[in-house]
Amino acid sequence: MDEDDGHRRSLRADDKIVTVATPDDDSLRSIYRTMVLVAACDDALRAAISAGTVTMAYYSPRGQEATAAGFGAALRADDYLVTTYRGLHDQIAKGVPLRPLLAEMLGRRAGTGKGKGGPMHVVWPDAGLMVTTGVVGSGLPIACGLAWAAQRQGSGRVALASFGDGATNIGAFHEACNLAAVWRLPVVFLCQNNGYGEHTAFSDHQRTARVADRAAAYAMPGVTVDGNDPLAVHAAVAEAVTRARAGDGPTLIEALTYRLYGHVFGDRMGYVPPDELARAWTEEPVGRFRRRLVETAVVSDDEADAIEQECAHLVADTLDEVLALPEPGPDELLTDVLAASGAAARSTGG
Ligand SMILES: Cc1ncc(C[n+]2csc(CCOP(=O)(O)OP(=O)(O)O)c2C)c(N)n1
Ligand SMILES: [Mg+2]
Repeated sequence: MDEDDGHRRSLRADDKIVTVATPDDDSLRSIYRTMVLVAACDDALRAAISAGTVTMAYYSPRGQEATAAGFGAALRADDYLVTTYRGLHDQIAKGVPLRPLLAEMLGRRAGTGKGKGGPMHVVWPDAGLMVTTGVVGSGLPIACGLAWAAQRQGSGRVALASFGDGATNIGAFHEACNLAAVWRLPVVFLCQNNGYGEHTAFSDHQRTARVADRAAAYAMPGVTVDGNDPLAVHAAVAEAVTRARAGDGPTLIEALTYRLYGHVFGDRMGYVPPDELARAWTEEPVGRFRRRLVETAVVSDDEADAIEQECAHLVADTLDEVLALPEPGPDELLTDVLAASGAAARSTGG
C-alpha cells in the first residue's frame, strides 16, 4: 500500500504490488447510504432504549460507520464475516436485511436466530455473516476455520474478522494470526481501533504504537488506515482480499476510529478527556463523507438529504413493525438447541 497520507503505514511482508479499483460514483453513493443507514439505526435504537420502549445491552457503533461501509464494499456477497457485540454497522454493511436484524436485537421470533440469540448472537449465512460473539477475541480463530474451509473447498471465499483494539491482547488473536500466516489462510483481520477497550485507553493497554505493528511478528502485511474514511478502508481491504484470494495469505488491517457514545449504552464517559471527545465529533465520519461527496459533485445536497430521509423512514417503519411482532414462546425454549439429524431429534425438540 502506498504511504499517501498521514495515517497509512505499511509493514509489507512481501514485495507484491496489488492494484485495486477505486469505487465508481454508484458505489460511493451506496457506501454513503450504508453509513447513513447505520447512523439512523443507531439513533433509533438509542432513542427507543431511552424511551423505555426497548430493553437491551447496546454497544453503539456510532463513529465507526466508515470502517464497516468501506470493508462491506470491498467484500463479495459470499465472503464470510465474523463480528462482535458492537457489530450493528458490520452486519448492515455486509448486507444483513434490516427486519430480521432488528427483530433479533429486540428478541422477536422473526429475528435472524428466532429471537433467541439476541444482539450478541446475530447470524445470517445468506449474507456471509457466520458469527457475532460477545467473547472478546473469539471470532478470530473462527474466521480462520471458515477461511480454512474456503481454502480446502477452493471456493475463493475470504473470511473477514472484525474486532476491537482490546481484542488484540487476547491469546486467541495471536493464535489466529499465527495459524493464518503459517497456513496462508484467506483471512482479513480487521481491527477497529476505537481508542478504548471498555474503559481502558489504548495507550494503557498496549505498548505497541500501532496494532498493525504486531503483524510483523507473524510475517504478514500490516497496515494502519484512517478508519473514518471509508475509501481508505475500502482500498486496504480490497488489497488484502485480492492477496487472500490469490493464495497469498492473511493481512492485518488497523482502522483508526472512535466510539462516539462510549462502551455501552448509559456509559457516562467520565474517563474520556472532553477535548478528545469534542475533536472526535468534528471528525464524525458520516457528515465528513457527505461533505466530500458534495464537494466532488458525486451527490448534491438535495440527493444527500433524500438518502438521509429514506434511511430514517426505513428504520422508523421497520422498528415500529418489529416492535409489534411476537417474542418466542416458552414452547420454543428447547427447540433449535442442537442441529436435528432425524425425525426423533426433531420430535424431542433436539
Ligand atoms: C474474553 C473476554 N474478556 C473480557 C470481556 C469483557 N469485555 C467486554 S467488551 C470488552 C472490551 C473490548 O474492547 P475492544 O476489543 O477494543 O472492543 P470495543 O468494545 O472497543 O469495540 C471487554 C474487556 C469479554 N466479553 N470477553
Ligand atoms: Mg476498542
